[in-house]
Amino acid sequence: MKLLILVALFGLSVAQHNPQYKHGRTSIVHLFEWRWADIAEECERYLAPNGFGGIQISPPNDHIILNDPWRPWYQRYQPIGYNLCSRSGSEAELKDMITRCNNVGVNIYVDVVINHMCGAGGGAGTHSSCGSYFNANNKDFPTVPYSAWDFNDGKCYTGSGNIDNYNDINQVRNCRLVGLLDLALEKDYARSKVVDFMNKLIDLGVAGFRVDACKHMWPGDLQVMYGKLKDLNTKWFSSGSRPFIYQEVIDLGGEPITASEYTGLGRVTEFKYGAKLGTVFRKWNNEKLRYLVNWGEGWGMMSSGNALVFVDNHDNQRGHGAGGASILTFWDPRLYKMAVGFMLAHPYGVTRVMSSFRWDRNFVNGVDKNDWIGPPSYSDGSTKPVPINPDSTCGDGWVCEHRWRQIRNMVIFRNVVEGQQLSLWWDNGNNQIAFSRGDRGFIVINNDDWDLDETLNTGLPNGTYCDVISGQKEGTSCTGKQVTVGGDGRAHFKISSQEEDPFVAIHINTKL
Ligand code: ZXY
Ligand code: CA
Repeated sequence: MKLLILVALFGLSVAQHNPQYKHGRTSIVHLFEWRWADIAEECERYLAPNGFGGIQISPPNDHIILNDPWRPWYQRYQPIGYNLCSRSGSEAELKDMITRCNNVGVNIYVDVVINHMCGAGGGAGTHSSCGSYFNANNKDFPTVPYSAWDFNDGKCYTGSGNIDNYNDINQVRNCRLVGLLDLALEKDYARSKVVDFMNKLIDLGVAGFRVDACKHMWPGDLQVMYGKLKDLNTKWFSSGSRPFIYQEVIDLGGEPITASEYTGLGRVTEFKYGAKLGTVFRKWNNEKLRYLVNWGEGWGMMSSGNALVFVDNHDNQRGHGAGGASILTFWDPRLYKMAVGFMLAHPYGVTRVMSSFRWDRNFVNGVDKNDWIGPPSYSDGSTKPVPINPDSTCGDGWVCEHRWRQIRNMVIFRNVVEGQQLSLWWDNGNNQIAFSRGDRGFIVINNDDWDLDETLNTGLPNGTYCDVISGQKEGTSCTGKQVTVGGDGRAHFKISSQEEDPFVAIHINTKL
């Protein structure tokens, strides 16, 4: 009997680690602050044709509208209620987007903010994205409804009511995160409101959730709520499919709360991944690419089956937050493309690609004073659409890293090599590395200040292959470099350290 219960629990939790991808797809793209109408178009015209598995969308529910600073990106992390109108659009637009993305096999994962509501200083009135009345001063959120009963203040013993000391786990979970009203998730009532909100999204067809600020919630409370989630909508998912859950826990070591407290419940964001990868590609502390030979668990990260990995996220791409200055972003495009290329070639974890908007940076003493700036918007504060240029890049301040040829083609590479072992590792003892994924794909990276000129065993069948970094296979021709693999699997690679993209990747579907 005990064994049966254990098997049942294990089965459930492992199910929640599964992204429920369609058609052998393997990556998530975070379309940060995109409007639902633009996401629906992007699913049909770009993401499905290029093999993206799913999208992380910004929080879809009612959120505060802030004037000072003006409409910052983080206002969406201050909920007012669970009605589905946000800066990205209405409930009807959300529903249309989920349907259209599902119809082309692209999953939707919703960023859910359930630890807190808006700041205690959020005032009273109707300045919310749904235009609904709330009063943060007396903890009144009538559309849920939540009242003072539903918040944690009685269990927080700091003088300020805020988290003052991250070494005290009771403070971290029962006090206010930077003044945000902290929900009492040990109570059935608050739990039921959160579960109803998430189940409504499941009914609409979403495939799972990115759960915000999990460090600040008790794992036992999360376990109960996750257990009450419905199976996925059988219009698009096979019956009995569990929602995919990945939990944001910022654990770089040094705090009493660790990611491992949450890995039994779902996947967890592995923040060490981007922080350490940035250090290696930047060659800080004399780090070298060759050290990546045991990348993953060998570097003190959680097990691959528990990890959600990324080079940068919406928070740490802003220069502070987890990982600090080592984090690579679109602002360092040359190293960024290499690091994202390495991530997508390497078998560790479920991979997430960032898709950002640009903002005017303003560094004062090394700190960006404009790190709060929200998405490209009109003077009335509404978010601008994402225009697509004739060359397939995005305009109006939308960066669209996921459309960069090198990144998009490596998303496809990962699909092609899925399930294949990392093998045939080669390095020059320094910053030149190469490895294969079984007999289906091969990548070579030169991050040294001198040229790479080597004949390497690729593990691929003989033939001529088209490099997907400098170009790609189009019909029967190749717009990039060509690589000739002999009958012994060996091929010659020459990568100048001066190249804009000093790496090469080939896979069996690029054989000419
Ligand atoms: N904000 C600015 C001003 C207000 C928002 C700031 O200086 N915040 C203090 C340092 C960052 O702390 C926050 C963390 O998580 C959040 C925060 C937040 C989650 C939210 C909403 C928030 O402020 O406002 O839903 C946080 C939590 C940790 C940790 C580090 C940081 O180890 O456990 C920000 C906003 C950051 O910088 C933010 C917002 C949403 C996120 C996130 C960070 O999902 O990861
Ligand atoms: Ca809390």
